[in-house]
Amino acid sequence: MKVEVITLFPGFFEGVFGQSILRRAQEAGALEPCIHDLREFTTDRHGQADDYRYGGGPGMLLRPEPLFGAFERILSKAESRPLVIYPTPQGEPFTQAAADELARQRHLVFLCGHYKGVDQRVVERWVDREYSIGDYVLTGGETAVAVMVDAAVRLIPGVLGDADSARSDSFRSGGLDGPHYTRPDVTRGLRVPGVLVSGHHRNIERWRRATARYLTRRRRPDLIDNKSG
Ligand code: 6GU
Repeated sequence: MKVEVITLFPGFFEGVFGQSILRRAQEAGALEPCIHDLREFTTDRHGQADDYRYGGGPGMLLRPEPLFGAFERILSKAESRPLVIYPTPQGEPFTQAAADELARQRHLVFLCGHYKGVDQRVVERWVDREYSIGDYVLTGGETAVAVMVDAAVRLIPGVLGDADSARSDSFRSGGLDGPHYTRPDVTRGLRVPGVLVSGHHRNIERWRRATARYLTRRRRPDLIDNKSG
């Protein structure tokens, strides 16, 4: 999957793509990131990427011309139309189903807004999906892009090994995942629940389902309410 990002802060993505599973995905040929520095597409002498809003008020907007320039460059090199995503607190909620859709694409382009966002004409001309990652305000789209790319790339077949398989995720099953334990069976006087070391696989399954359902009911009843629960 080719993942292009248009941003004023290209350095942010060095860490994001340089570690762990996103790095392994590149080594495996499953992910090809390309970060575009919006500053390089500015057209005025001062390299100004943002400006005041028409109508007044505090907060700056990303100007349309550098963004149009970046999209035109990206599209001129693309074999087919990529899916263009704009992270914004005004977007639809980004969910596991949305991550599934992104994971099926060959080519994604993310547009990182800053300050008050971007000129609406750019959204209307280029953007296919607007997503929010939660009900809080971030300073820019970069952290949200890191979240969305992580959620999508781990679903590409072959990216995760069996040890961190996506099949048993929280949300795949419609609810939260329960607690897990590893060795040793006692530490600082704290014991692993007896059923897990009993070797009784039906009881272990039953305990895992019960603890997961209990946690979901307590913390995320919204995930159960419409189902038989
Ligand atoms: Cl996608 N962007 C920004 N700037 N803030 C957010 C967000 C996105 N999702 C929640 N808050």
